Amino acid sequence: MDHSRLKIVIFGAYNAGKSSFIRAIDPKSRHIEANKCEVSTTVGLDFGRTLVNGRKIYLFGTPGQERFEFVRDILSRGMDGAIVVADTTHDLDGLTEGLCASLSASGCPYAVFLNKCDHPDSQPGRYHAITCSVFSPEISAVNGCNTSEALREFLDIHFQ
Ligand SMILES: Nc1nc2c(ncn2[C@@H]2O[C@H](COP(=O)(O)OP(=O)(O)O)[C@@H](O)[C@H]2O)c(=O)[nH]1
Ligand SMILES: [Mg+2]
Repeated sequence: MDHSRLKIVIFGAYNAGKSSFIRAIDPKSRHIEANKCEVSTTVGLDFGRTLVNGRKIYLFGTPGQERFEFVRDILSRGMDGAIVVADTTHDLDGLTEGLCASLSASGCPYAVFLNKCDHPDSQPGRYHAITCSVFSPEISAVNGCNTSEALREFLDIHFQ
Protein backbone atom coordinates (compact mmCIF):
# COMPACT_ATOMS: atom_id res chain seq x y z
CA MET A 1 0.00 0.00 0.00
CA ASP A 2 1.19 3.54 -0.74
CA HIS A 3 1.67 5.16 2.66
CA SER A 4 3.25 8.37 1.34
CA ARG A 5 -0.21 9.97 1.29
CA LEU A 6 -2.87 9.13 3.81
CA LYS A 7 -6.54 10.06 3.98
CA ILE A 8 -7.62 10.33 7.59
CA VAL A 9 -11.30 11.01 8.31
CA ILE A 10 -12.31 12.76 11.53
CA PHE A 11 -15.58 11.59 13.07
CA GLY A 12 -17.43 12.49 16.24
CA ALA A 13 -20.61 13.99 17.64
CA TYR A 14 -21.63 17.57 16.97
CA ASN A 15 -19.55 19.90 19.19
CA ALA A 16 -16.97 17.23 20.09
CA GLY A 17 -14.15 19.39 18.72
CA LYS A 18 -13.54 17.97 15.22
CA SER A 19 -13.09 21.38 13.56
CA SER A 20 -10.90 22.58 16.45
CA PHE A 21 -8.73 19.47 16.16
CA ILE A 22 -8.17 19.94 12.43
CA ARG A 23 -7.41 23.64 13.03
CA ALA A 24 -4.90 22.72 15.75
CA ILE A 25 -3.09 20.42 13.31
CA ASP A 26 -3.37 22.79 10.34
CA PRO A 27 -3.96 26.47 11.13
CA LYS A 28 -4.67 27.01 7.42
CA SER A 29 -7.40 24.36 7.38
CA ARG A 30 -10.62 25.16 5.52
CA HIS A 31 -14.08 25.00 7.00
CA ILE A 32 -16.87 24.72 4.46
CA GLU A 33 -20.50 25.42 5.27
CA ALA A 34 -22.86 24.04 2.66
CA ASN A 35 -26.35 25.52 2.86
CA LYS A 36 -29.52 24.11 1.46
CA CYS A 37 -31.86 27.00 0.74
CA GLU A 38 -35.34 25.43 1.18
CA VAL A 39 -34.58 24.19 4.68
CA SER A 40 -32.31 25.79 7.22
CA THR A 41 -29.81 22.98 7.15
CA THR A 42 -26.07 23.47 7.27
CA VAL A 43 -23.49 20.79 6.59
CA GLY A 44 -20.12 21.67 8.07
CA LEU A 45 -17.04 20.09 6.54
CA ASP A 46 -13.36 20.66 7.26
CA PHE A 47 -10.25 19.98 5.29
CA GLY A 48 -6.69 20.20 6.57
CA ARG A 49 -3.26 19.02 5.54
CA THR A 50 -0.05 18.28 7.34
CA LEU A 51 3.23 16.48 6.89
CA VAL A 52 4.23 13.71 9.32
CA ASN A 53 7.52 11.88 8.85
CA GLY A 54 7.61 12.97 5.21
CA ARG A 55 4.09 11.71 4.55
CA LYS A 56 1.30 13.91 3.30
CA ILE A 57 -1.65 13.59 5.65
CA TYR A 58 -5.07 14.75 4.47
CA LEU A 59 -7.64 15.34 7.21
CA PHE A 60 -11.34 15.33 6.35
CA GLY A 61 -13.76 16.50 9.05
CA THR A 62 -17.27 15.06 8.85
CA PRO A 63 -20.56 16.53 10.11
CA GLY A 64 -21.61 15.11 13.49
CA GLN A 65 -25.38 15.17 13.18
CA GLU A 66 -27.12 11.80 12.80
CA ARG A 67 -28.96 12.87 9.64
CA PHE A 68 -25.74 13.43 7.71
CA GLU A 69 -24.81 9.77 7.63
CA PHE A 70 -24.77 9.91 3.81
CA VAL A 71 -22.14 12.68 3.95
CA ARG A 72 -20.01 10.61 6.33
CA ASP A 73 -20.36 7.66 3.94
CA ILE A 74 -19.18 9.72 0.97
CA LEU A 75 -16.21 11.21 2.86
CA SER A 76 -15.27 7.75 4.17
CA ARG A 77 -14.61 6.35 0.72
CA GLY A 78 -10.97 5.43 0.34
CA MET A 79 -9.99 6.44 3.84
CA ASP A 80 -6.80 4.94 5.24
CA GLY A 81 -7.61 5.64 8.87
CA ALA A 82 -10.14 7.32 11.14
CA ILE A 83 -10.06 9.40 14.30
CA VAL A 84 -13.15 9.62 16.49
CA VAL A 85 -13.11 12.82 18.55
CA ALA A 86 -14.91 12.43 21.89
CA ASP A 87 -16.04 15.24 24.19
CA THR A 88 -14.91 14.16 27.66
CA THR A 89 -17.15 16.78 29.30
CA HIS A 90 -20.17 14.72 28.14
CA ASP A 91 -21.18 11.09 28.50
CA LEU A 92 -20.72 8.61 25.68
CA ASP A 93 -23.48 9.19 23.08
CA GLY A 94 -25.11 6.77 20.66
CA LEU A 95 -23.55 8.32 17.56
CA THR A 96 -20.01 7.99 18.91
CA GLU A 97 -20.68 4.45 20.07
CA GLY A 98 -22.13 3.50 16.67
CA LEU A 99 -19.21 5.08 14.81
CA CYS A 100 -16.72 3.04 16.84
CA ALA A 101 -18.71 -0.15 16.33
CA SER A 102 -18.81 0.26 12.55
CA LEU A 103 -15.14 1.29 12.33
CA SER A 104 -14.19 -1.71 14.42
CA ALA A 105 -16.26 -4.03 12.22
CA SER A 106 -14.77 -2.52 9.03
CA GLY A 107 -11.20 -3.25 10.10
CA CYS A 108 -10.16 0.33 9.31
CA PRO A 109 -7.38 1.59 11.62
CA TYR A 110 -8.92 4.05 14.06
CA ALA A 111 -8.33 5.82 17.35
CA VAL A 112 -10.51 7.68 19.84
CA PHE A 113 -9.10 11.09 20.74
CA LEU A 114 -10.36 12.11 24.17
CA ASN A 115 -10.85 15.83 23.72
CA LYS A 116 -11.40 18.83 26.05
CA CYS A 117 -9.02 17.41 28.66
CA ASP A 118 -8.19 20.99 29.70
CA HIS A 119 -11.80 21.47 30.84
CA PRO A 120 -12.66 21.22 34.57
CA ASP A 121 -15.60 18.89 33.73
CA SER A 122 -13.43 16.52 31.68
CA GLN A 123 -13.81 12.86 32.67
CA PRO A 124 -12.12 10.63 30.08
CA GLY A 125 -13.29 7.53 31.98
CA ARG A 126 -16.81 8.11 30.61
CA TYR A 127 -15.54 6.63 27.34
CA HIS A 128 -14.07 3.46 28.77
CA ALA A 129 -16.53 1.25 26.87
CA ILE A 130 -15.13 2.39 23.51
CA THR A 131 -11.49 3.04 24.44
CA CYS A 132 -10.42 -0.14 26.20
CA SER A 133 -9.11 -1.76 23.01
CA VAL A 134 -7.99 1.19 20.88
CA PHE A 135 -5.36 3.92 21.04
CA SER A 136 -7.12 6.70 22.96
CA PRO A 137 -4.91 9.66 23.89
CA GLU A 138 -6.14 12.63 25.89
CA ILE A 139 -5.92 15.89 23.97
CA SER A 140 -7.06 19.49 24.03
CA ALA A 141 -7.94 20.75 20.58
CA VAL A 142 -8.42 24.37 21.72
CA ASN A 143 -4.99 24.81 23.24
CA GLY A 144 -3.32 22.28 20.95
CA CYS A 145 -2.12 20.16 23.86
CA ASN A 146 -0.99 16.69 22.68
CA THR A 147 -2.78 17.02 19.29
CA SER A 148 0.24 16.64 16.96
CA GLU A 149 1.83 14.03 19.22
CA ALA A 150 -1.36 11.95 19.32
CA LEU A 151 -1.74 12.10 15.52
CA ARG A 152 1.89 11.13 15.00
CA GLU A 153 1.60 8.21 17.40
CA PHE A 154 -1.61 6.97 15.76
CA LEU A 155 0.11 7.05 12.36
CA ASP A 156 3.22 5.31 13.74
CA ILE A 157 1.11 2.48 15.18
CA HIS A 158 -0.68 1.71 11.91
CA PHE A 159 1.39 2.98 8.98
CA GLN A 160 5.05 2.31 9.77
N1 LIG B 1 -12.38 23.49 26.66
C1 LIG B 1 -12.29 23.00 25.43
N2 LIG B 1 -13.21 23.35 24.50
C2 LIG B 1 -13.08 22.82 23.25
C3 LIG B 1 -12.03 21.93 22.91
N3 LIG B 1 -12.17 21.59 21.60
C4 LIG B 1 -13.27 22.23 21.16
N4 LIG B 1 -13.81 22.98 22.14
C5 LIG B 1 -15.00 23.84 22.05
O1 LIG B 1 -16.13 23.03 21.76
C6 LIG B 1 -16.98 23.68 20.82
C7 LIG B 1 -17.15 22.83 19.58
O2 LIG B 1 -15.91 22.72 18.89
P1 LIG B 1 -15.87 22.40 17.32
O3 LIG B 1 -14.45 22.20 16.96
O4 LIG B 1 -16.64 23.41 16.57
O5 LIG B 1 -16.68 21.01 17.32
P2 LIG B 1 -17.23 20.15 16.08
O6 LIG B 1 -18.70 20.41 16.00
O7 LIG B 1 -16.96 18.72 16.45
O8 LIG B 1 -16.49 20.56 14.84
C8 LIG B 1 -16.33 25.04 20.54
O9 LIG B 1 -16.93 25.99 21.37
C9 LIG B 1 -14.88 24.82 20.89
O10 LIG B 1 -14.23 26.00 21.29
C10 LIG B 1 -11.06 21.60 23.93
O11 LIG B 1 -10.09 20.87 23.73
N5 LIG B 1 -11.25 22.17 25.16
MG1 LIG C 1 -17.19 21.31 13.07
